Amino acid sequence: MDCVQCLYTSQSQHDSNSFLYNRRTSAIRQQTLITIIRSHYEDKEALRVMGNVSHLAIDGNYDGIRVYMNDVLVQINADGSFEAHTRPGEAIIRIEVNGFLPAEKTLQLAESDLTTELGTISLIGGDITKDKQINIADLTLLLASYRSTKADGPNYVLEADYNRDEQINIQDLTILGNNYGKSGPQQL
Ligand SMILES: [Ca+2]
Repeated sequence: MDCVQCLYTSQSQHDSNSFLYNRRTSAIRQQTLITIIRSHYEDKEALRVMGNVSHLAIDGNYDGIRVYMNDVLVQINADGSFEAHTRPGEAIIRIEVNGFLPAEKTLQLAESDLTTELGTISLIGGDITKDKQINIADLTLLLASYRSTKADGPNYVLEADYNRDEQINIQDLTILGNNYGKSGPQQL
């Protein structure tokens, strides 16, 4: 059937198949691109939750301070500020600092809540033993380091220096006394 008409028909069929193939491929590529773009924007943690813990540290040492956003550790900047990122929906920020009861805040964030500022984080001081309770065990440890200063050496414990003034005295004892009997986590 090597007639001109047959060759022409065959070529037309080939062109038609190529056209359909290219069109289908193009559609798949387009759909893939849309999926990638949508995925990128849906995954983007566009909402910010900010706060500052500088007053809970001495000399910018944040080793004993941990900030979590949905159980993921958040970096604390040199100035004590932190900026956590999350998506719309429920978000739980948790803060743990040596010597203080842990604190939590549950946020319900909408797409429009681009920035939530928690400000200076205020915690309840007294929990030296890290058992989330302020009791006789904490008082005993505080009294053991009473009247010590950071410059003194071994008797000083940061966990009992609630106001972070590098000395353990009546001010720290007063803080523990006011919080005696409390347990955590507290609500921010
Ligand atoms: Ca103190």
